[in-house]
Amino acid sequence: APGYGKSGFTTVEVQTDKVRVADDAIYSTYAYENAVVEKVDGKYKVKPTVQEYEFKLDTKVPKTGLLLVGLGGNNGSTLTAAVTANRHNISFNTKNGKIEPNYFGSVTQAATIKLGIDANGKDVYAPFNEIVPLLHPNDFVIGGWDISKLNLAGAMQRAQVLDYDLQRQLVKHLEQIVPLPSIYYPDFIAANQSERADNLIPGEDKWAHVEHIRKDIREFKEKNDLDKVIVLWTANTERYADIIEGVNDTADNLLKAVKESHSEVSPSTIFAIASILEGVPYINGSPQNTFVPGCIELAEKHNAFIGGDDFKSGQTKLKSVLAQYLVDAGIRPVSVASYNHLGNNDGYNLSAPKQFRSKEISKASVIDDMIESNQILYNDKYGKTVDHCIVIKYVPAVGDSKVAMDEYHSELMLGGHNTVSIHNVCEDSLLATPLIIDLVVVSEFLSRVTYKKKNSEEDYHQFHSVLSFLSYWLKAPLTRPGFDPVNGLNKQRAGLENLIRGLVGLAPHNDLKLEERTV
Ligand code: NAI
Ligand code: DG6
Repeated sequence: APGYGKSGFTTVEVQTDKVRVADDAIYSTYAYENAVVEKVDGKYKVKPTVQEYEFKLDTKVPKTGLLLVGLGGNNGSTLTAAVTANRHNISFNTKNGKIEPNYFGSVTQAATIKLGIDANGKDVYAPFNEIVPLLHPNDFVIGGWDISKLNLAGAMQRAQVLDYDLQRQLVKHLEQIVPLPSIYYPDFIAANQSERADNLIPGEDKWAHVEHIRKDIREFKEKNDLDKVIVLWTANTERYADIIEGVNDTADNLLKAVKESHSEVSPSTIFAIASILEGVPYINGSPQNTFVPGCIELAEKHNAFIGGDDFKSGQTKLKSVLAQYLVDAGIRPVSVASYNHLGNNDGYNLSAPKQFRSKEISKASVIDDMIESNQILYNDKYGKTVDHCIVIKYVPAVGDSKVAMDEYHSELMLGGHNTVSIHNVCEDSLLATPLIIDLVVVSEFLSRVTYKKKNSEEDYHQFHSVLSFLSYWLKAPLTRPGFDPVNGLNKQRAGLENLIRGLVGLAPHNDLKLEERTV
């Protein structure tokens, strides 16, 4: 179809009086139904609630630039290569035959959403990216920073992710792309990374670093004539920053700490601050606590969007389905032992204890909401925890093909046990790169949605700064302060799909199938 594979291409038209389509926006009304629950004397008092909203989705998809921190890494180079291969329709030969470029593994580019049923009651699905106008990855304008100055052709070769015949054809497209110099505070990433740190912004003045990054963002925007820019961290995992009163606990203290070049301000927080001050969404694909309390407050003050933490790509994504299945089936997981080994530069960096600890925290948090959801299985009598053990080992020989082995040991009826063992080879960067695409496409989309309560005189508001709608792609979803994260993959997906459905006038998903079940 004309426009297929381009930003803004849609094929779905919903015939409803809940929606008004104008030249530049779709206006919809949406009844948000929920229930307020109080537990009194062991009984649940439940009050159904309805709040009507008016949504506005700007339908003009802006020309958008993506600035990656860690552009020359495995994910950064694979993302740039994938977009280039798709944009130029570069197919390549492998021992299994010819491969056409595609975006498999990306929800927005390769998954569907159920719209409804046909005349015979059969489900009908539309491509995820054809319901509301979305940015297409072929239109991404990509740039970014890296502490290594290797150009993107060299970075792709160093990563050893793509087949040779594809690499060979991409070299001429990628060799002109050279990462911008970046910020390097050696204490935050593993000492073994110093070997590649040859592309650095000079000096130790952290406020000057904020200003330097802000200038880079502005220049990239101007040079490429962009309407919008999104910054995403896919650089090495940093150690956690200590949370210190007076340093990073409030927005003002954090800015003061940067101006004093305080040692606990990490490079990733500098990038986040610069993005927030430029009003540019900032997404954290790694596990470290970039978003210290002061940084979240700063984003709120500036109405800037932030999202994180840590791409949920292979082992943890499976965990967020499997643990949910067990608990929802009334089976009681008592231990989850998760082991993996990998041989890429990420694994090398994670072989240092402090960086491993950041990853351990994000990998371990993923079953918290499932345990919390079932007080029959997890309570004072049986215990409220699962023995959750995380091991990561660096084995250079396996390169980017990370091996993950998991054992889920659970209690069944009457003292029985159920043990599920999984062996999973996650081609790390080929799993993670489509997540970057989705995080960018969905962040850009969310930044075009505004809402107000029905019939209110107020202007439309944008969503809260913390984009927890992105949780599906993230191991340890950042949430608005005071709210708990949703980790279960299906719940995360349902929230986003229902938003998209609501914006075009469709009710939330409904699996009642009464056409079949009533007579
Ligand atoms: P990588 O090690 O290949 O790439 C990281 C890049 O960041 C390197 O090129 C390095 O030179 C650069 N870098 C380090 N500090 C920097 C700084 N301050 N500024 C700019 N560049 C800097 O790692 P990979 O595999 O691309 O992963 C990137 C991040 O994504 C890691 O933190 C990893 O833990 C995280 N991640 C990766 C997943 C995957 O499946 N590949 C999944 C989940 C998270
Ligand atoms: C070792 O676990 C390396 C990590 O960076 C992972 O590759 C990455 O966090 C993906 O993790 P997962 O658990 O989603 O496969």
